[in-house]
Amino acid sequence: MSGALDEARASAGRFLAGRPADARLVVYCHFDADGLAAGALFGRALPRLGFTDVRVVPSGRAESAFSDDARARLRALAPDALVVTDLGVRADGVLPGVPTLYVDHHQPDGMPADPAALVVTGYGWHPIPCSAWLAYELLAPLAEEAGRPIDDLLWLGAVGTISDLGEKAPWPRLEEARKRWTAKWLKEAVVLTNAARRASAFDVETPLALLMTADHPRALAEDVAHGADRLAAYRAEVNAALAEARKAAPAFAAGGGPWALLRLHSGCQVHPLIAQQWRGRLPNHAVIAANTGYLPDAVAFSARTARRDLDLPALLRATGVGDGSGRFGHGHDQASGGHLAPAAFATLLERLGFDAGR
Ligand SMILES: [Mn+2]
Repeated sequence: MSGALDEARASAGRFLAGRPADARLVVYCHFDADGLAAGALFGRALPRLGFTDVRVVPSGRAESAFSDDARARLRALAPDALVVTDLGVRADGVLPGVPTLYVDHHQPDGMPADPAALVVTGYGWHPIPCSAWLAYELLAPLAEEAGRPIDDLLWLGAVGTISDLGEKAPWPRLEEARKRWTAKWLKEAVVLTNAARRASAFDVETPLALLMTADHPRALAEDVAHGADRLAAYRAEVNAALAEARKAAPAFAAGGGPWALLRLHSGCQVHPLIAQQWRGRLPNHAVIAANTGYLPDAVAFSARTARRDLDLPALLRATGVGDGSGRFGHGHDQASGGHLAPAAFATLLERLGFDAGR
């Protein structure tokens, strides 16, 4: 990985060096703990590199970075440049013409031809890093060079990495982070950050504010002035929703297909967790957890598999369902999902081999 990383560092360095210090830099990040941690790393490190107008904007509930809504929201901020992290990469780009640095690790849906775009993706590296890990590795040498190192922010990289890749993630710096901030508080920060977007309130501003200000991961549990008490309430709500969702039993596709289906109805974003849990119990299957209670007019679903021979985005898109608006069938080889109108989701299930009406 180090050759690719060195190259990525050099090009990211050139991208940032090409921006004036007072350029408005908008950091647009995914709402999960990896995305928010990557966003907070850019939000806190870019000012140390001398930039004076930096803001961090998380993605909305079920929002694609390449949707009209997202583009309008970002355009209104009048960015001189964008950093887009943990939200995928697509040929048409987020704001074509606006210089954009993508920092990502998902399976790219094409590469922007826009000469103003720079893509740093860990997809295809060995091991594949996550976004916060990548953000830290890109920013640390630049900050060092600028005389304002970011070692004190390493815990943000660890929070994102543990969230996406687990405690055993192969990031060499994880050990140092655990020594300094302890496994307990890093894990606690991961759980509380993710609880906020999984809760029915979908409050991503509270964890972001804490990640942007805290000097220790324990602040997410203890800094009540910045909303830590709200995070505790979100965790309780999500745990209750999860206990309910665990009662669902799987249905299996006919005809020897790999698919298993869990049907859920919850206001909380528990479907990724349920899919992940059943992935472990059904290692020879591809599990779909479908939630009819999360979005008003759509079925939100997560697909997970332990099988290395399956490419879930490709299999889902091969059904030919959907309008191509980028609302499902992205992500990683073994983790995908999205949301579809109920009728389209029913068609998807049929094409995957489930009996109609089940
Ligand atoms: Mn990620």
